Amino acid sequence: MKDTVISKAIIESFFKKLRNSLEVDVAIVGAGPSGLVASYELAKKNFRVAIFEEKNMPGGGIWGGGMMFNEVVLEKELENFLKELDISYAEYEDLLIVDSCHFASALIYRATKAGAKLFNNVSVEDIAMREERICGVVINWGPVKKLGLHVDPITIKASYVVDGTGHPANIVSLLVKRGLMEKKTEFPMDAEIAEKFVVEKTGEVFPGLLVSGMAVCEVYGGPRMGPIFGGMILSGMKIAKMISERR
Ligand code: 48F
Repeated sequence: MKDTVISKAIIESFFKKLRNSLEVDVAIVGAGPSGLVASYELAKKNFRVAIFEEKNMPGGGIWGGGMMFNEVVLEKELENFLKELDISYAEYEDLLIVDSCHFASALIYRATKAGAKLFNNVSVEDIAMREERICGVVINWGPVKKLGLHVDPITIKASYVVDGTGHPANIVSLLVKRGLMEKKTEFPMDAEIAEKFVVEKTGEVFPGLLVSGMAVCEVYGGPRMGPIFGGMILSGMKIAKMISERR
């Protein structure tokens, strides 16, 4: 029966992907722009990368553009990056403007094409820690978290973990709640300061744990920003550079 062959193909292929991702170089939590760019840059350099995204649809805050006007803005300095990924854009005064659906799908495509393994519908509910260093993530199905089901998770070993969970900085919060580190909270909107702030502060916050994208503002008290994404891209690139330099 063809239907069982289809089922078998899906099951075997998925479990091979999961089995091969039980030990990775980098586990990225959250498939928003910063996490996807970090994944793309690292996978390009042959790092073993797994991205865990608790929602069905990866892409985080990209899709909605600004107030559902599905366009996002980037700074001119990102032009070469857009060209490298073959992303269509237009110039607008001293900025670049990109269709948000085109942008989200391009980042997902490029990250996975470069070799990063993307697990959507999978939530990181905890971190693994050994000798005071983060050494992996504890995962469960996204719907298990959403429905509050009492189901135990499984563990992925990773040399580095990246908190790319956006505004709530969910992974850092797991350490904060245990008194292992402190964080501030995101400040009110100021795109100009926020973009520079995010890039400058992107980096390691705890041994083995790096923070990218808007989670940086939550950790260090930087301002939030709207649908301007240059800082997210540069943050993802910085994560990849920092990890590569330690190889
Ligand atoms: O928020 P998000 O898009 O991350 P980002 O890279 O980009 C921020 C911008 O989209 C925008 C902005 C800047 O212009 O203000 O908001 O910082 O994506 C974060 C992703 O992480 C997922 C969440 O569903 C989203 O897709 N996520 C959050 N917590 C978890 C998670 C978790 N515990 N496990 C797995 N995924």
